[in-house]
Amino acid sequence: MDNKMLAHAVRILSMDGVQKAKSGHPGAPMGMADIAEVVWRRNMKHNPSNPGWFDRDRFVLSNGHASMLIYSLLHLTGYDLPLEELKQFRQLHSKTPGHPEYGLTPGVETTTGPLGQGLSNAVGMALAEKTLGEHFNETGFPIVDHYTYVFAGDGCLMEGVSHEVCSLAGTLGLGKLIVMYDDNGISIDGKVDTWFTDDTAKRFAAYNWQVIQDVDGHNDEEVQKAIDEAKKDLQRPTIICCRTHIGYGSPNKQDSESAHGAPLGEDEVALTRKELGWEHEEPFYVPDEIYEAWDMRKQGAAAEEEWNSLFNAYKKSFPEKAAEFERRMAGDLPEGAAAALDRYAAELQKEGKSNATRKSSQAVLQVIGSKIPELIGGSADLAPSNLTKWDGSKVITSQDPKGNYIHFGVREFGMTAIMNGVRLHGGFIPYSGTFLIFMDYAKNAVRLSSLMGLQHILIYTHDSIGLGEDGPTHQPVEQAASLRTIPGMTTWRPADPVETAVSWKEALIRKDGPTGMMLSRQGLSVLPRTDKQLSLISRGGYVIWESGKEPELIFIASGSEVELSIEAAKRIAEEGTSVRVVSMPSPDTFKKQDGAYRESVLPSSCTKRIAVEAGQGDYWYQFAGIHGTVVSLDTFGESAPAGELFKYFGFTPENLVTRAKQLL
Ligand SMILES: Cc1ncc(C[n+]2csc(CCOP(=O)(O)OP(=O)(O)O)c2C)c(N)n1
Ligand SMILES: [Mg+2]
Repeated sequence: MDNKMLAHAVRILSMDGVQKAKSGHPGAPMGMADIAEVVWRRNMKHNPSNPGWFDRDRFVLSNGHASMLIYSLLHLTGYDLPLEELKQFRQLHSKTPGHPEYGLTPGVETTTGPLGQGLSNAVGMALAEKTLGEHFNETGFPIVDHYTYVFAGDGCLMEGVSHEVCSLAGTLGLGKLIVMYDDNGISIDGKVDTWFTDDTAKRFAAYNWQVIQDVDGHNDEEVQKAIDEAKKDLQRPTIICCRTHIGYGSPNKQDSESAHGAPLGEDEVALTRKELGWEHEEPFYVPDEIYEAWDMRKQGAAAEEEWNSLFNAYKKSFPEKAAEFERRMAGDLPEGAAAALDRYAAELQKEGKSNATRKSSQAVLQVIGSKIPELIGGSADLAPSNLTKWDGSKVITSQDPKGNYIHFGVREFGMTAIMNGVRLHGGFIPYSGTFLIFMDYAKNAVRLSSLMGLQHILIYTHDSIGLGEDGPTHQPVEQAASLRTIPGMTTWRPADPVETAVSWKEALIRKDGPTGMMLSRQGLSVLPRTDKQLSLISRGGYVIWESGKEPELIFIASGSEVELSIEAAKRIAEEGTSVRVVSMPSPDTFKKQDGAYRESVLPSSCTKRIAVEAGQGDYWYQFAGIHGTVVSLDTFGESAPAGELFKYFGFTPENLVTRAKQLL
């Protein structure tokens, strides 16, 4: 079978899919089809019948707009993606959404579309492969041993995050990462030669990558030769710069931005069939012999079978390690780890020692780090501030990848997207740290973490004006609210060391999504609690103090403002008002509780409610209600010592008393 015809099948399916949907991007799939044929048929180790087979090569379509390319490939190689699905491209509830979505389509390893992030996820996957291999491989038993392939276009390489992650990938020597660069000279606005003129080869060479240049992306032999070269160098990641023609085969749209993001049109589709020498006029029709040549199910099953016997032998020789490997791949926490945190929270309660919650977070790591070897952490050059390192942290370097900690350097976005990739790979629970204010730098990766439902513990310290002197550029105002508006995101803003321990526990047991932890720079006292109250922290909101069972006034607060609220409540109660204080470290968790519980904490009979948080306040009206009020910070902060700032912005018991009394 002529390999060119195999690639043409991808072109045909891709342009037909886009044409039928009247929407989508035919250009890149048609331009990368030859490269895809070489990668997917001749190089990739994958089993279409078991997309989750652990030691498969990972494939990331970073130029996610080329989604019809991966759908065509999945279909042709034998994944459970029937032709009917390709005909439903971009339609509601199909398995072929506009951009590839993780969890929806078998064989899609990550959600892509936001340019640059697929590449970043892939760096995380390659990093995870390398480090996990160090944790588990034994001589003669390379149970973790696969490549990570990426397709990326001009857009991915223009995005700033590509610099962050490719720079780090070079430094870490991620030798099994192979990027196929679709150098077609076109992006949406046209020929890129007036906005993207970097010398990409020199750029990547400077990052310590192996660069293979001037590959004709339509010459399968050249592409194969380049991949062979890539695989020879396991010390450096490889970028293969492939010159391609966007919309290859389309007589009137090839090499033009008009092929990028719109159907070719019925007439042009017909002309393209002729140009490619494709004899079948019926849309989506692929002859049997082409299907046969593409079908990877047999090879895939054999490859997996081979790995299974390797793993069985490993199991016999290293039964404990094998069991541990299986546990980690399944994503189960070690037995007793969660219970250890419950005990620790109770101890902290008893001890009553005040601490900044960022320090309490580090103390938690100290307690559970050695029990949960799959924890892999890092910070964007703020380790001493975020306190993401603990005694057992071992830094991963290119020479010594057998660690559990990454110095990400000043690369918040890259860090977050890389850690998403680490999680997608499997075998690790990632946590990553920066100042809450710089969450914004990483925001879209945070969003994708939630969109994909990835466990990822986001440590955000310096959570308010409480950070003090660094001033308004560093003081988060709208960041907490912004995090909370991401669908599926869980946030915790603990009021003291005890709530911090509980937040960590909840983040560790939450397998299906990210958790944002907002932690204080300043010290916070341990709040008095009964055992019952201690057990209610995990519900996200609970009564922390009250002067009577039937409140006339309720304070609702999070983090450092809980203690202030209790102080204010006590003063008001002294005058005979029945007052309650609700600590609400995790409003989204509280909202998931049953109605009876929520009513018991915030009885609807009490409409005099005052929510307190040193941040943008709109989010809190849902709890304060229209008859309530919110004491918040809705302007930028100021540079001054923290204590003064709290006073200046009205976060004092006195002001809270005044504001509360206005309700009574
Ligand atoms: C972060 C981000 N910004 C903007 C877009 C919108 N967008 C989609 S494709 C594209 C151009 C990409 O150019 P290139 O990677 O060269 O793709 P090609 O036209 O070659 O297929 C843009 C701007 C996006 N998907 N992600
Ligand atoms: Mg391009």
